[in-house]
Amino acid sequence: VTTHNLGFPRMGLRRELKFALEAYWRAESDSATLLDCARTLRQRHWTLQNGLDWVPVGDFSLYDHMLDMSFTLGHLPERAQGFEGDELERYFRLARGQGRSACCGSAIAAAEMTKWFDTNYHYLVPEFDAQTRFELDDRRLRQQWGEALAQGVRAKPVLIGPVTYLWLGKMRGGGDRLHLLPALLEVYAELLKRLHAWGATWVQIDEPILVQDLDPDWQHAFNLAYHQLKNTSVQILLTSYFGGLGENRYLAANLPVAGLHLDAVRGHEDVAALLNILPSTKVLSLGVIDGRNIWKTDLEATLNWLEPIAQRLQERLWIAPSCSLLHVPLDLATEPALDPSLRSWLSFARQKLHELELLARALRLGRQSVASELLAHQQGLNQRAQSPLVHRPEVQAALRASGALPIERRSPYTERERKQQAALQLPLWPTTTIGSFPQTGPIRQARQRFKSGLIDAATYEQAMRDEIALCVREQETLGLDVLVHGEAERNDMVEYFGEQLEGFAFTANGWVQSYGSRCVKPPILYGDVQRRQPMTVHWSRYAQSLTRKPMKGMLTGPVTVLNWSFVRDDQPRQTSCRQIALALRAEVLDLEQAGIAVIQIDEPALREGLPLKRAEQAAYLDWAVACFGLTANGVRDETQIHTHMCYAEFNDIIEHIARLDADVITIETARSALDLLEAFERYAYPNAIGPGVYDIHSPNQPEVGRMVALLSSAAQRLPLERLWVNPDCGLKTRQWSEVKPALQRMVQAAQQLRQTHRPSR
Ligand code: THG
Ligand code: ZN
Repeated sequence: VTTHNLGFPRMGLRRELKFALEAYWRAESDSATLLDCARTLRQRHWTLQNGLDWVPVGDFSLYDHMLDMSFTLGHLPERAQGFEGDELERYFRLARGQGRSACCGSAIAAAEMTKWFDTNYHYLVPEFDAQTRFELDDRRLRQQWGEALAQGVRAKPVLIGPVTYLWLGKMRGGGDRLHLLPALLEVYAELLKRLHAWGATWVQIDEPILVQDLDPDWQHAFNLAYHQLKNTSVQILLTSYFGGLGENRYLAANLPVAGLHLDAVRGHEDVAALLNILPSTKVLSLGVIDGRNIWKTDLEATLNWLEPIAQRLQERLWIAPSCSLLHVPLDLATEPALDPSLRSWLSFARQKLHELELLARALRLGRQSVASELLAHQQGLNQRAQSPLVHRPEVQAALRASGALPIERRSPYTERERKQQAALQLPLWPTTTIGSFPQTGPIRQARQRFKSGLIDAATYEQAMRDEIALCVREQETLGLDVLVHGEAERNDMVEYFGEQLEGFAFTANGWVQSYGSRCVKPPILYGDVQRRQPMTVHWSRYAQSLTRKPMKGMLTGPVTVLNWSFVRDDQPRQTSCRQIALALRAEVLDLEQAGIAVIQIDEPALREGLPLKRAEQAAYLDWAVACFGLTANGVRDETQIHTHMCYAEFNDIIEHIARLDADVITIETARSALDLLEAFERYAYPNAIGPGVYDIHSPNQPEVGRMVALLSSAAQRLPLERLWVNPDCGLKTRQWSEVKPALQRMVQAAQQLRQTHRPSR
């Protein structure tokens, strides 16, 4: 049996890469310092993977591995050409729309960023058009290959495969991007030839779209691609991950490559079938360690099914994590504060590699050769199944009883709308924001000082109240109609709720890259979920006491809390989601009781949880919608429920968004407002909508005329009484100096619309 890894976290134990990048962008350090940091991290990470037979090289990236691939393929959009500055400047200009802050070079539109399959990682979308040409640029790989060689690493270069690369890109001006495949393959063939010349024997080529539904054209593209690449002398390990191969298993098994990797965690049911159909010359790599979650592997159970396979395949069996370890934190050793029993159930990237080595030893030398290590490893696991930390009878009882709770509103939207309007008395074209206002330096400092014990709870509370008061005053001055408290007291929107719920744990350093230098620390959902006490009510009540205008209560929805956490693997996702929904339902009802008449429940990650295979999507959407309903829909008709969505295209799930039956949805439209509005029109979306009228991520001030035009075109498609005016996302990453004038213009736009656009009856 051979062990290998598909990819490793890049940020470093103390997020060294993040800080090096950001210092470079602020022009506080030079490129040599940044590149030095990157090299040190690669070296350190290869050392950590030293026990493996094959170590990935080329998976490291300064920003994003898809962007790296675009550079390697010499394929960059026109607008990125011809600027001053070195290679690094060109790279970041495309990634971020600008190079270093000190550079005067003008900004360009950054490449579009979107979610990497069903993860919380974002990649930069390749842009194609009819003129697209490719030209090999092997410098990045050559550099890293050289470093690995010098370090004596048993290196296996990692590439994004040609078919997945095309699939994930976007064609401008229409046209079929599969036409680009032949030209693309020439570059891949040349690249493989060079890798061989440098001494590579195995090359890992990632084709994760093999776990998705492929129509015949794309299936054919796989055949075309790998028949063309088979004439190079390297051995190709074709890797699929994030699911089983399903219907594509025959296609994948018969491609002319030397080995095939299967995600044996999510695609476990494919293992048996593959064993029967895989040609006997090929290596089968089984991803037996979950690369998407943080639980210890049950090594005994794994060995039970793996031993006979090892017998059968002998040296043709490889084992690995299911996917790149990019999606899990680096090292459990940096978490001394975690509850010891919980700790004994967990495994981060380093621990997962250790599990892999243990498995390999057991397979090579027999289980008895690792008996004591295996025993120690399994001990924690056995406790987990019984632990009272995990299993709370009162939660399970509440869950059983929850079947009787209504998940739909009492009255249809039109009736609720009438009652809400009578109570809220909002003008036409009501204005609001998405919830967060700038997280200023002083706010972050106060939180840091409170966490480290430098200030007491009362002082912290007062600091947050002062911020909330300031935020409310600013909104009143701006003339907004539905106010928010600004969320000064919150860190990450998921972390904040997780911290207050029983059943969630938090890491100190469990960072996972989200995009570029940005990371998140996903909560660990380990046990039955319960609300200890109201979580947001006193903040909202205080904020409402400062104004006569309606103050929105702000919650993160159950589906988003689930999708942005590491979740239990001992019960279905939907059970965990329902538990979260029940806890949030209690919060919603408490807010209503406290006199909060408008409650927003954000679900930005609704789309992200969508299964990659179409056949599984309907079931997910059903329970996700039901969980939102369980949270939101226990309120009176007079209470107005808002939701907010962003970071994805929602056009294709619009009917399910409608089934949420939120009174108002505020939604990001920055990429293509028109597309989205047309989708809402086509579907005859029944409730109110606030299409984001300006892109909060843009450094430029929005123009009143543009916002008016966007909303006028919205009013041609949807009844104007059901339109709201709001930015496209929260404002926490912005400065007050940007936010104030932008909102002022937005309010102006609403005022203009009130003059010119009134209901016809
Ligand atoms: N929270 C979570 N997941 C998310 C988002 C979020 N996924 C999608 C989207 N938003 C990703 N965007 C971001 C934006 C900013 C940051 C992370 C993800 C960010 N992180 C800080 C950093 O890296 O410096 C750390 C934040 C912290 O201290 O907790 O700024 O909003 N869960
Ligand atoms: Zn948003």
